[in-house]
Amino acid sequence: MQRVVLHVDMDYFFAAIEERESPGLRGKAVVVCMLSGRSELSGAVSTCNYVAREFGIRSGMPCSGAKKLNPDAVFLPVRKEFYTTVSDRVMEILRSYADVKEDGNAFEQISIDEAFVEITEKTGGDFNLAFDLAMQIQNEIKEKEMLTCSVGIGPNKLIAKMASSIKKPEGITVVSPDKLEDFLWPLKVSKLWGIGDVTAGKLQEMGIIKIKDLAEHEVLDLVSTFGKTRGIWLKQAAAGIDDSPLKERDGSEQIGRIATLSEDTLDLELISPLLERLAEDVISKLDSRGLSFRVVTVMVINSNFRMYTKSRTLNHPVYSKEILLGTAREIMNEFLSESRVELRRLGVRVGDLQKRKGQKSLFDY
Ligand code: TTP
Ligand code: MG
Ligand code: MG
Repeated sequence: MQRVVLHVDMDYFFAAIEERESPGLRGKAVVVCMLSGRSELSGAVSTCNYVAREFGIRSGMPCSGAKKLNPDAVFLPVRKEFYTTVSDRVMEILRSYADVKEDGNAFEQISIDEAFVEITEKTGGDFNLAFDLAMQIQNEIKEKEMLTCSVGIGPNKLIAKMASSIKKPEGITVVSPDKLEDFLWPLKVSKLWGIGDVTAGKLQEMGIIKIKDLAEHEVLDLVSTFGKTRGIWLKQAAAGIDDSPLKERDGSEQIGRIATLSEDTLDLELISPLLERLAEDVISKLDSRGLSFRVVTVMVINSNFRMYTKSRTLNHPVYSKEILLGTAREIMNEFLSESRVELRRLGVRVGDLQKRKGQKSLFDY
């Protein structure tokens, strides 16, 4: 099936949160600063809103320089912890749109304000459906968090990431597989995600300026300059090829099972037997590999095809079915007390996996 990947990036994230918190800031130039504390405005600009950008203010420039560009701008100190709590809620919304996979890797957060969401299965590879989902995502984030975002849609992470910055703020940019060359080839090589100044400089020395030049360059020549892995990567990336999967941020492996209920329901009596079966399957997968777990995640997909997950971290790694099932039941009860929409599919997943020591789980004593 044709892969479909979204990349979502929040618009002027830190400054947008500040605007939301103080409606009086609307329409003004807002600059969020990482202040060094030595003297007033002695740090660098973290980000600024689009009003401030019209004055030429940019991330990374000295705050004093920004003040010169616009003396009337409002300067605020970064509140990273607060932004992180907002980010966590946004990421939960995004995660709920991702394809459901047993090992939980259809979602990847790559910074405080951006993430990849794989929707290949959800859309059946249809880019028009992907566009509709992107609009739904924008609407939901706006409604729940009063923030805007921009979305790139592509056949892989590389293209989705590059597409999301094309139209900002509140843009959606679709690059379907038949448009890869039109999209990539006119761009300078420095625009290719993963190429930094050093590589761009070397490529320029070789006469490679545009991504098209790179795509048409002899791969052996790239390999002799950049080494095998990097050389081949450059050649493929220039053609828009990227097979890298999405990885959950903690990078740790997970093991899970998902199944569909015989009917959509909120009735624990109907849900329990399936939950038990999934827990058994997960335990037998762990047994066959001699692993214990510390994190238990339950995911539910409701009759609107939305996915929600909740996790618990245990005090110690264990491999007991009773603990897995008990924890999964607790989480399920929480879902049932919150949800008004009937459930359609369930999943049980374990993470923070470790090789078992030569003893039984703590609870077997
Ligand atoms: P970005 O997504 O790069 O920028 P942005 O969200 O502010 O604006 P845009 O609409 O162009 O996406 O970065 C996300 C946040 O990370 C940003 O709000 C502040 C922080 N940040 C820094 O602290 N320093 C930096 O140099 C950059 C680029 C970002
Ligand atoms: Mg952003
Ligand atoms: Mg970003």
